[in-house]
Amino acid sequence: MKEKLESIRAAALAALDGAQSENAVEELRVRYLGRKGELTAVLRGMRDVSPEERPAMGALVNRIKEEVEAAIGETLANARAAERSQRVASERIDVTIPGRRPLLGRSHPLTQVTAELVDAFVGLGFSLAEGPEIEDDYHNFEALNFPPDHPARDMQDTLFVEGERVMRTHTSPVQIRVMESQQPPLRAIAVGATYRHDSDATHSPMFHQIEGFMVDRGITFAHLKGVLTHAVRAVFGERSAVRLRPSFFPFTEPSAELDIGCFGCGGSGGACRICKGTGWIEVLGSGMIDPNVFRAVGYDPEEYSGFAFGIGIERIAMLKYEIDDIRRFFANDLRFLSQF
Ligand code: 2NM
Repeated sequence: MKEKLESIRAAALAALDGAQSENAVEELRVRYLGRKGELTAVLRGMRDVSPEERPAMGALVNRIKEEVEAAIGETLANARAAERSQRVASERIDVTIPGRRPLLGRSHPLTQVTAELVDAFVGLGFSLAEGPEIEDDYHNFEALNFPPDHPARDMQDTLFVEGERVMRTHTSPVQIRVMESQQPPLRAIAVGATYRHDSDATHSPMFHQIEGFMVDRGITFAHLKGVLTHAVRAVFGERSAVRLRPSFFPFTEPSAELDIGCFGCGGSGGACRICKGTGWIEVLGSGMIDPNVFRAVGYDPEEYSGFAFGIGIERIAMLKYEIDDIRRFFANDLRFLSQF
């Protein structure tokens, strides 16, 4: 029996020595110390041992059992530590690898130009007005002194929607609505989408305008020139030359287009592709509000005067950034947009 115990002991310790995993150690524990285990069987065989030998044999079995238990405990701890360090190694994260750069958004070039213009007018005390994009003929044309046969009222130029309504062809109807509901002194701008039946490299069926006006007693062309010079210099630079050139609009009299000295050639013209050799670039339309417009909104044209202006935002952005096709603004191509 003693030899049997010694050989079980040697086999158990040798097996434990080679056990790598927690599972392997558990299998050995069952094999030697379990209910049907080898040492347990020997312990059960104690009843066949003679009473004289029993105490010494019992002590030996217990000692071996404790020794195997201790070896199991130690092997188990080693296996767990080995498994943990293997897992830690395989799950290791290299925190020194540079991260992926997040794509940074930018404001759209039209948003940038709009903000520059809006800030310039707000800085002069203008407030922001809004109105509907679907308008009636009265606010879009009639109150603005368009004659009934004006070409802008034609299907060729205006987008009509059902119910005798139109997509506003400019933001001027917002000015009419402001004047209908408020009395002078007034100074306001309207920013927003406008619509015309027109589409090519420089015309989009949907485009944006900033229009504005100022009405009070004693407003003159000098106010017009001072305000608009301030606004265009905010976009094109404080040193821009400015000139006003006679023009025509149904809603203003007299009317003027505002040009800036060409920033491409410095105004010298020549073979400049930006100003086509003229030295000047047209940037907006303006004028003194026509007495017929004042009559339409119930103002006395003998008492009040005012100026108004309209600026095409796409046109300004195309000039400023030398963009050759208006459709680029609306294509959402990141290669284009990320340049601004
Ligand atoms: C322009 C040019 C000149 C304009 C006039 C008005 C209103 F409603 F006050 F009469 N709003 N906008 C105006 C004047 C617009 O765009 C080129």
